Order: sequence, then C-alpha cells, then structure tokens
Amino acid sequence: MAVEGGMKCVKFLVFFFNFIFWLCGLALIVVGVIVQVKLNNSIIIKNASASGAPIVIIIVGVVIFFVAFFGCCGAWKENYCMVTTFAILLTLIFLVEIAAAIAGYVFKNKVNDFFRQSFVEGMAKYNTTIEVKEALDGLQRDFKCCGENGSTDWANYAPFNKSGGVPDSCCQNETAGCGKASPPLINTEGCVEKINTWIKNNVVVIAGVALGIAFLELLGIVFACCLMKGIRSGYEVM
Ligand SMILES: *[C@@H]1O[C@H](CO)[C@@H](O)[C@H](O)[C@H]1NC(C)=O
Ligand SMILES: CC(=O)N[C@H]1CO[C@H](CO)[C@@H](O)[C@@H]1O
Repeated sequence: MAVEGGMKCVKFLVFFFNFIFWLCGLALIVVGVIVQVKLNNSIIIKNASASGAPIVIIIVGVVIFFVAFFGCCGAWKENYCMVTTFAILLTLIFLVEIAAAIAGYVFKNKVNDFFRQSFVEGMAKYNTTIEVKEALDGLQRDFKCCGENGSTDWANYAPFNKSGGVPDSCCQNETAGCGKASPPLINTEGCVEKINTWIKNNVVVIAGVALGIAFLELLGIVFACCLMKGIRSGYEVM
C-alpha cells in the first residue's frame, strides 16, 4: 500500500515542507495573540479596527496552519482525501493571490489614492483615536516624514490648529513636546509621496518575494498531484 521509490521522495518533501509551514502558522498565531493581548493591556481599545494588524497575522497564521496540516498529515498517512484537500486549498490560495496581484497592478493608481485618502482621514482623527495616532506616529517615525504633503499640513488638524506645532513623531530627535519647540527640528517632507516612492523603489523586492511564494505554491500543487496519483495507483495495485 505504501507509495514507492520517487514517490517516497515526493511524500517526504510534501511532509517536510508542510511540517515547517505548519510550525510557521502556529508561530504566527502565537505572535498575533501575544501582540493582541499586549495591545489590549497597554492601551484602551476605542475602535475595533485598531487591532487590525494582529488580527490579520492571526488569520494568515490560521490559514497556513490548516492548509499545511492537510499537506503534512495527508502525506504522512498517504491519505488521498487529505492530499486532495491540500491541493485544492493551495490552488485556491494561488488563484486568489494571482487575482490580487493583477488587481493591485491594474488599480495601482487607485491604491495610491486610497492610501492618500486614508492618511488624510487619519490626520483628521489624530486627536480623537489613540490607535490612529499610534499608526500615524509609527509611519512618520519610520519614514522620517511629516503630514500628507509636508509638515505644514498639520496646521489644519486638531489639536495643532489651536496649539500650533506638529506631532512629536515629526521630530528628527523625538522627545516629549519637541513638536512644539522653536525653532522646530523636524522632518518636513510629506509622508504620502515619500512612502509611495519607497514602495516604488522596493517593488522589485516585493515582486520577487511574491514570485518566490507563488513558485513554492506551484511546486506544492504539482507535488501534491504527483502524490495523489501515487497513492491512487498504490491502492489499485493492492
Ligand atoms: C497634497 O497634494 C495632493 C496632490 O499633489 C493634493 O491633491 C492635496 O490636496 C494636497 N494636500 C494638502 C493638504 O495640501
Ligand atoms: C484623545 C486626545 O488626544 N484628545 C486631545 C485632543 O486635543 C486636546 C488639546 O487641544 C487635548 O486636551 C485632548 O486630550
């Protein structure tokens, strides 16, 4: 009943890689849950969408965990049903990714607009929603930028329309209240353009990683199909 020769190799590869992916899925779930719990403990969640990032990590982890489980167990037990389920799930994920990549490419200008719009909406909520504040502060800090098109944009939004100054996260050296210092030592470049440029410059890396993942998935699908054939003929011989 056991699959033979080259099939053993395919079986082992499918088992081994899925075992690693299964562990990765588990790790993502654990990391997501830890981040989520930490967020819940450290700040007051006023808005459910705030904890978006950990939720996304958990969901991705759960999907990887389940798909890899079918691949891993199916290969180990030489279970036709499980390997088929694995192949179908992987094919679905592959198709969704291709669709997302095409949509992202076709609508790339819309994606830019959407980002700009979200950023501006975020600036308007800066003073009222702590999670939005932290997200914008994080972007301004990481990309050394300030405001939508430049640091002067903040003058339109609360509380800076009354108090003047800019968020501390605009400062070159961030300290409490540094955004209101004069003369302010701040990054003046706008975030939207700067982040779009960063994405453009890194699009090759992003596309490379995406292609690598797509290739692995394709390999997984092909191997799973081989394994399905092997298992089936194994049964027939028996
Ligand atoms: C920033 O620039 C964009 C396009 O370059 C423009 O549509 C938008 O109104 C500008 N925003 C501000 C606050 O000046
Ligand atoms: C949630 C929040 O940060 N609210 C602040 C908005 O701005 C005023 C000052 O203009 C602060 O007093 C609030 O605490």
